[in-house]
Amino acid sequence: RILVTRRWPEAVEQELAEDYDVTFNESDKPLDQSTLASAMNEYDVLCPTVSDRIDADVIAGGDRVKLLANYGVGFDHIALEAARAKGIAVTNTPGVLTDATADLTMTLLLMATRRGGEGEREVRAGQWTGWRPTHLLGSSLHGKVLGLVGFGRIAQATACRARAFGMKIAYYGRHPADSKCACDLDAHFYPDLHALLRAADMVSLHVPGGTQTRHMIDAAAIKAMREGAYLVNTARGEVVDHEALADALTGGHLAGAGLDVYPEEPKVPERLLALPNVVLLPHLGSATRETREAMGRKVIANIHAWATGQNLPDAVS
Ligand code: 8YV
Repeated sequence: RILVTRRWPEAVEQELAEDYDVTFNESDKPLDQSTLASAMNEYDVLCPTVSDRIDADVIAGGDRVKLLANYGVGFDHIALEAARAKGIAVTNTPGVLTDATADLTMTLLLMATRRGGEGEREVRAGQWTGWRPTHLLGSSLHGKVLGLVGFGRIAQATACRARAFGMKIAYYGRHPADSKCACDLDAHFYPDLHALLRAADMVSLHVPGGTQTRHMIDAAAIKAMREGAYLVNTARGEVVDHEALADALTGGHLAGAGLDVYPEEPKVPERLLALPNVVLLPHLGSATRETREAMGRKVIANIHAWATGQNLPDAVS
């Protein structure tokens, strides 16, 4: 018995239902914590998403679930230690959402630097008075340094795209990358986060969420960024201190930002809503039909492996 906590694209729901007794949460809302906790006694497998908090209390809710097959690559919403302690396996969906998320990172970078949101709002409000040489001037990407915080799959796919726009690539990570990206680019490694931030015209975040990266981009980090720089976040909301970000966007230290993720989704920090120079998207990183179907297929592959006693292809613990 499998519980899928949110509706998936129909094609993959059907594929899963062909082989298993599946319950889909039919409502448009996430399940509450007590329903998730009771589900631990009622199902063999739970397929959560980023909108579910599978914390230690939920995991303590029952002993039947043996696999948490997460629909998504990030798993900071799952209490791994608690799962491990009960012998519950956890899997995710790496690889299949890399391109979609890198595409969305470029979307945010382009929207922020070319002031796409401001222009769209102006046109829709009937306030566009016509072409003029100084209207909504933004910043070019060509020749600028893109600073990537983290250099995993999604960061590298973003780097390849940015390279095609004529950007130079720098990154911060715990170690220099073993290999060049798929597109064989040269990227400059900074072992120090603030050194990277000082060197970049535009910064994009690609680290996992969780306590280790919480407020990695705090007031001091933002201060280290160049005057007139841009910040893009398609990783996790809590990596950024949004009060400090709002201060920097209001005071002019940063020229703009593009965000797809927030600390308490679907809430968006109030101060950001009032700022014209921040592009705000509703967690669309992997939101293409192809990608969401591929994510479903990855989840199904992990469930099949588990059900037939094989090694889990995407075990995270
Ligand atoms: C997913 C994401 O859509 O996979 C991730 O970690 O952030 C998203 O792009 C989401 O997590 C679905 O659970």
